[in-house]
Amino acid sequence: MAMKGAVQYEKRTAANGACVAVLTMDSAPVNALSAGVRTGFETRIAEALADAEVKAIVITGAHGCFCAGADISEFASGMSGPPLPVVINTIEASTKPVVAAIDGVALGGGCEVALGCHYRVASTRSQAGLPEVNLGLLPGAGGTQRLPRLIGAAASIDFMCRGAPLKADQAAKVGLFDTVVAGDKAAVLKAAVDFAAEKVGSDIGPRRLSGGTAKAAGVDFAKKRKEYDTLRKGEVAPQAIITCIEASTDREFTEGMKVEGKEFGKLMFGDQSKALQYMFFAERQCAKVPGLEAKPGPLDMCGIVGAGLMGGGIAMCAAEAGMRVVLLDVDPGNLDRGMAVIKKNYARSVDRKSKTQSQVDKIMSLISPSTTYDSLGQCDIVVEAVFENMDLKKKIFQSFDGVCKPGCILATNTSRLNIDTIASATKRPEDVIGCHFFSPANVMKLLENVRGPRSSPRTIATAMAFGQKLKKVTCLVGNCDGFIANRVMGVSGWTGLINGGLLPHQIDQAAESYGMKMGPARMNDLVGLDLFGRERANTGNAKPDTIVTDAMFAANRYGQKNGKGFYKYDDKLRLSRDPEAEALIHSVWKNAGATPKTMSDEEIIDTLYLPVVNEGFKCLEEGMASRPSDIDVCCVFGYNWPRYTGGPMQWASAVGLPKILEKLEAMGEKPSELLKECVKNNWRLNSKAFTARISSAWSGTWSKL
Ligand code: T1G
Repeated sequence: MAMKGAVQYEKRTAANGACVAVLTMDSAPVNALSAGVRTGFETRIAEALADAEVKAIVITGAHGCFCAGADISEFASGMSGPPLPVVINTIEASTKPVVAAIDGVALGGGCEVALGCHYRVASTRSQAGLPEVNLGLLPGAGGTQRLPRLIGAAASIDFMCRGAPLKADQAAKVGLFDTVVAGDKAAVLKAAVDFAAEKVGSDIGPRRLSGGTAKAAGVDFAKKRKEYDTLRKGEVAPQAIITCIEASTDREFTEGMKVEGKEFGKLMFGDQSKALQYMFFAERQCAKVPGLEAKPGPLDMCGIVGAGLMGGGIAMCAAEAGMRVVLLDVDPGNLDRGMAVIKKNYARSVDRKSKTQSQVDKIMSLISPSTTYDSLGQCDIVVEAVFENMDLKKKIFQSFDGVCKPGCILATNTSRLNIDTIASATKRPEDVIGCHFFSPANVMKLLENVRGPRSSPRTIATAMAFGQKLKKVTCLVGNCDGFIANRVMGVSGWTGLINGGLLPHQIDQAAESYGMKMGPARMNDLVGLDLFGRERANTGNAKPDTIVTDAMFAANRYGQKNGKGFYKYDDKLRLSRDPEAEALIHSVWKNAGATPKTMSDEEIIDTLYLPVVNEGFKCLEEGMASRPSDIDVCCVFGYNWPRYTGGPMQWASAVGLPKILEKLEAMGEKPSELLKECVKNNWRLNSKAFTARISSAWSGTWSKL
């Protein structure tokens, strides 16, 4: 079978007349270092070295980037062809100067290829990064040994453990790029060819980064380990990276490479890396709706109704995506407040230097406040973002009917109301869809597009394109109560634990040891115990699973907002256990006949999260999600489910479905029929039979796309 990718070869004449071989990585769409590219390098380097006319070599990439690193899709299917570390050693050992011409991204193995070159010439728009840590890996082709020899150990630790790319000017500042060139790809390539030609005859020995050892320059490795144990809590890759970088400072290159190879191998075959590779593809796959062929409509102008927290956040996202935005609120006071919040958010961005004032001015120029519906007349999509009241929403959608142009997408940001009921308020139900953003909309990445049974294929395609345009991780989900993220996370076993004898800190400690950024008690304190407590007190519909939270509300313990909830908070919102809260909880248990208990972390995690897995299977069974990975994406991006577990469904796969079923039954939970079917037929979640089973459920609940 023909190998994917290649390295193109041509010869150019530099300004000083020297002949330079140009090797171009060519593997659409991002020049991932597939077997064909790695084999191509071996052949083309040998060709260039054997050609007496060639005096120097330039390496570059096609398809608008340098290289996005190793081909992640090869990891699972097995690697053929020469290993990347060997290829890079061959590049570095070249007796003719080798210069990287970088335009676009040079990431992971791509950055390591550039480090194997003797010099690096980059365009002003290029970026260099070693993001392997985000895949639960480390730079496994010499990056942990060469980079510290170039920029020092301390800078290397932060660069690799944060996994964020450097822009061209930053990369030049630390010495990763030798020179940065303005202009297009052709200009960068010409500059690199001339640069290489000027190096002919120079001593390239010192330019080979595999020489000597890295400058440790007073790095406290133990302190760095602690720093990243907090910053990337529970992740194993950062610790392995620090081990490799430490090795680069106290042993020569080949010995350091042995450490890198050993640590890389441990990570590659560990659960975290498998889960993170799975999530890398899952967050891209969710944007693809199986069977959807309709083309999206235009998306130049967006109207948002409701200038509250959600409406303002959505307006920011749309304007940052370059759309003209009408932010409508019939109440001028709400509108002024909403615009003031947006301005304050951007002022903070300028203070933090995450945006320049001119960027903010451009964004703000796209947002037009309005108090009248006729301002929506030219919008391509309108998003209703008022509070959760069905009658009000239906009235707004009736107004849309009167003013919005034909083909305008009529979206609601409701977090749980029935999309089809809202659609029934219009004469154009085919144009109606849910666009459920997560709060705050200008921060949270998840967008659940909720399809009503009558939403047309064009409406779906346009809503999916809208999510992409706003750089959201966008999933198409079913019109069920809570949609996906809120539905599955809403059945976590939190209430059983807090009402059944476990104190807040016991539950949170276990959840945070599993990798949740914030345990459920802290999360409730953040969201506010009064949010639903007040409603239940007013309507008198307290339920057995809300007795503790309702007692908190009754005792004026609302959480962070008034300094006391499950915990107490100082003026910097630092929390501590609160004996008063715990006494109150004990008294509620006593009245309810519950007694204090202790459980192992594993038991608490199972009680919290196995019901989430079970609900995920029910969503698939009912055709409310098209694939298990969409459920994982919704939990990771909507609820900060720890990414390195891959999400609830991937976690269940790793544990093993028979074990999950057994635990659910032991807990007294009613397992979903689909889960039982999987265990009976020994289906894995990526098996063809399982995929066929759930896609018939998914397509069965929709009118044809
Ligand atoms: N391998 C395989 N496919 C890749 C890929 C990769 N490295 N990077 C991107 N793709 C696919 C992606 O799945 C999608 O496919 C298409 O390209 C466009 O991507 C030895 C071990 C480069 C910034 O972690 O950060 O090197 O959905 O939608 O928004 O030390 O892709 O079209 O079928 O993201 O313009 C380290 C990962 C690898 C970089 C472009 N490298 N990629 O973003 O497009 S491990 C990375 C990205 C490694 C070495 C180690 C981004 C991007 P499809 P996209 P984009």
